[in-house]
Amino acid sequence: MTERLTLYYLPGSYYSQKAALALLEKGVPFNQHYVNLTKGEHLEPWFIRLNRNAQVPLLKDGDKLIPESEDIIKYIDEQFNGVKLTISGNDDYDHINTVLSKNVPIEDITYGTILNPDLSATGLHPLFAHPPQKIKDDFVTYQARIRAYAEEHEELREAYSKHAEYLKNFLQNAVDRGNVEKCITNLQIVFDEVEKQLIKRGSESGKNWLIGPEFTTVDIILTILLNRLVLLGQDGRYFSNQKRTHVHDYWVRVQTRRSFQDLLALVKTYTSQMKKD
Ligand SMILES: N[C@@H](CCC(=O)N[C@@H](CS)C(=O)NCC(=O)O)C(=O)O
Repeated sequence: MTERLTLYYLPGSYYSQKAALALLEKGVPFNQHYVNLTKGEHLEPWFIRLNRNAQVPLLKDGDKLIPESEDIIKYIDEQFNGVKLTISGNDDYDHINTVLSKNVPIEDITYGTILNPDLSATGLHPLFAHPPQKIKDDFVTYQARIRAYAEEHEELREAYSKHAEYLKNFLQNAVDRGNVEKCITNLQIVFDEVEKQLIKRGSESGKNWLIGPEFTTVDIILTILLNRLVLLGQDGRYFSNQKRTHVHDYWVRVQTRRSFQDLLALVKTYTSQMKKD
């Protein structure tokens, strides 16, 4: 633990990746503290004491604890010099930020595809191809653990009860095939907006990202989203070399970006470490 910042996270998780990619873009070094969600480490009392929401990512800077990926990005942008990730007073940025942050039900799309694997257009990547029953069993285990921890730690009972309710709804939404199909369909509208924005900005010149030459927070979110859709085997529904070609070109280009490659390396290190355990 040598760096000023510690990121509590799971390298493969969507919101964790937003925070990690922002740190990599800024070039701010950080200690990594893995929180293995599959093993339910985020439900353990030590973690709930740090983040009452029982979720990753969580950033620690000295005595300061910052939950929520968006707040983490804003925080590091304010605290550290270097490229600016967040732009103010730009309507295109505000619009696309809202579209990507508020109109993408990534939980329903991710778990909905895992639990209804036939909804994947081309098949799930091995990292995401878990037997649906195993996922459902995991949720039963989480609920049992939450009950046991809540029994033991009176001061954390309210946080546990809130999280139990959150997980119940989370699973219900992901199991509900109709809801998942609707989310998958609605995502087309998001990609219409992204394609429109890329055309407007002239991304085909190979110089611009979503808003202009700088790679900003909205690019971080889009990159993580594109990567997730590829892992779910859903990318072809939204972009290809025949369909929304600006998004497709963006994806081809962003895969060569240093920060993204570094992020994939973090995921790989974690995955191979987990295989050994
Ligand atoms: N709004 C939060 C969402 C964080 C979130 O949903 N994290 C997921 C992993 S991607 C998590 O920790 N899930 C475990 C749980 O909710 O039990 C953020 O932007 O950071």
